[in-house]
Amino acid sequence: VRLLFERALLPAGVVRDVALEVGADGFISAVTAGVRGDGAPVIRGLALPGMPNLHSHAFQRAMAGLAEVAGRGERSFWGWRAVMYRLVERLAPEDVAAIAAFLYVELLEAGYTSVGEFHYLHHDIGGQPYPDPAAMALAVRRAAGEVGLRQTLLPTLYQQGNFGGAPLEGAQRRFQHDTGRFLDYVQALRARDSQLARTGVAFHSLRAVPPAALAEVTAAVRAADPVCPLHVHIAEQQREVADCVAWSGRRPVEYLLESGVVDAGWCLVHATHVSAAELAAIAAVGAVVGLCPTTEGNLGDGRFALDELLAAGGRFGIGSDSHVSVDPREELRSAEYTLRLWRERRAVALTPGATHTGAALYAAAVAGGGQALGHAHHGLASGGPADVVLIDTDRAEFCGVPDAALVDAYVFAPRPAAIDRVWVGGHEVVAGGRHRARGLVEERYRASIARLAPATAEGS
Ligand code: NGQ
Ligand code: ZN
Repeated sequence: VRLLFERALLPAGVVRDVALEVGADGFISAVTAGVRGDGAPVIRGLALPGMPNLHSHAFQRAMAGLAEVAGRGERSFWGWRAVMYRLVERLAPEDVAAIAAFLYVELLEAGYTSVGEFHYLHHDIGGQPYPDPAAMALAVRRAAGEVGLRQTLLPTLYQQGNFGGAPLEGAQRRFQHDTGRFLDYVQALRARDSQLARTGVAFHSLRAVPPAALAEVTAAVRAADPVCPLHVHIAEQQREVADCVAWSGRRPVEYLLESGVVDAGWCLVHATHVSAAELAAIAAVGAVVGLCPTTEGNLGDGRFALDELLAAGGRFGIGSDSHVSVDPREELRSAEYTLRLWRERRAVALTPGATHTGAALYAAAVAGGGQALGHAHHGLASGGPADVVLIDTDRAEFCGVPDAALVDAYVFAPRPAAIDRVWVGGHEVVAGGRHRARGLVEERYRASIARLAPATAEGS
C-alpha cells in the first residue's frame, strides 16, 4: 500500500507531499518527501505518527467519573482504590471484553494507536483460576484485535498486600499468582503473539511483589527475550514511598535501581516521587518514565518534574491509566501546565534543542511510548509501524496556522473534531472521525454496564 499525504510530521518536522510505503507486515518500508504529480490521489491534511498509550487498566473505564463523591470513605488515592475494588469484585471476562473494546474504540478515535494493557485482574470472582487461566487476559487481547488497536499485553505479577509480605485482601485475591504459575501464564500468552498483539510483563508495584519474585521473573523474562517490555508502578504516593523506606531503608526508585535489573526495556509508571539523583539515574539507564498526568491529577498523586527528566536526557511516554481522559493532547497539556504553574514560566517541558512545545512533547511521547511498548522503531520512518493519525487541517480551526505550528495548535488549543482518519498497521480503522465498529461495540458496552449497574452507580 502507498499512502500519499499532503503533509506529514517526520523527524525533521512538518513536511509536504510525503509518500509512505506500507509493507504487507504493517510496517513502513519507505518514506519519500516532495512526491508530486505521480498520479496517486493525495490525502489532504496532516499525517501524525499515532500516539502510544503506555499504561491502561481497561476495566477502569467503567468507573471513570464515578468516584468523585466526597464524604464517603477516605478522600485519597486509597479511598478511590476501595471504590475501584468494588468494581473488580463484579467483573466477568465478557464484561472486561466489552468495556475494553469500548475504551479501545475511544482511544483510536482520539489518536492513540497502541496500548500497554497493564493486566492484573486474572482470576474468577472467588479468586480461583479460570479453566483456561489466561481467559481474562485473552478477553482484553481479543478486544484489541476486534477493533484493530495494537496492544502490548502486560500480564502483571501481584503476590502480597504491601511491603514485607502483608496478606492479600478481598478483591486482591483475583490478582494473585505464585511465581511458577505466573511464568507459565506469560509463556502461554507469548506463544499466541502476533503482529499487533505482543506480550510484555509487569510487576504491579514494589508493594505487591517481593524481591525474590521480582528477581526470578526478571531473570526468566530476560533469558527468553532481551528486549521484552517490563513495567512497574513505582512511586505514585507519598505513603508508598514512606512504607518502602520503612521496609528497606530505600526509596522505591532507589531500591529498584540498586537491584540492578533495570534497563532500557523498563517502563517506570508514576515515577512521581523521585529525588534529583533518582531522576538522573532513571535517565542514565535509558528506562522510560510512564506519565499518566490526568489520572495522577485525579488521584492527587503529586507533581512530576518532567523538565528535570528531559534536561537529564531522560525519556517519557503517556498513559491514560484510569481513563478519566482518553485524549493524548490532554495528557501532554496537563504535564506541561503542571510545570507552568509550579515553575511560573512557559514552555517548560522542552526536549533539549526543541523550540515548539506541542510538537516536541508529541514527538517525545511517541518515541518514549514506542520504546516502552517494545516497538522496534517509532514515528513515520522506515521500519516504524504504519500507525497514522490524519488531522483535518481544512477545518476552520486550523486556518491561518503555519505548518511549523500545526502540532502546537493541535495539542494546545481547542480543535475538537480534528481527527479524520486513523490507520493501525496500515489498516484504516477510523474514517470521518468514527471507528468502523463503534455501533456494535457501544451496544455490547451498554449491555455490560446494565448488568454491572450496582457497582458502577457508586457516584449516584
Ligand atoms: C491500579 N492504579 O493498579 O489500578 C492502581 C491502583 C494500586 C493507579 N495506580 C491500585 N493509578 O496502586 O494499588
Ligand atoms: Zn496503573
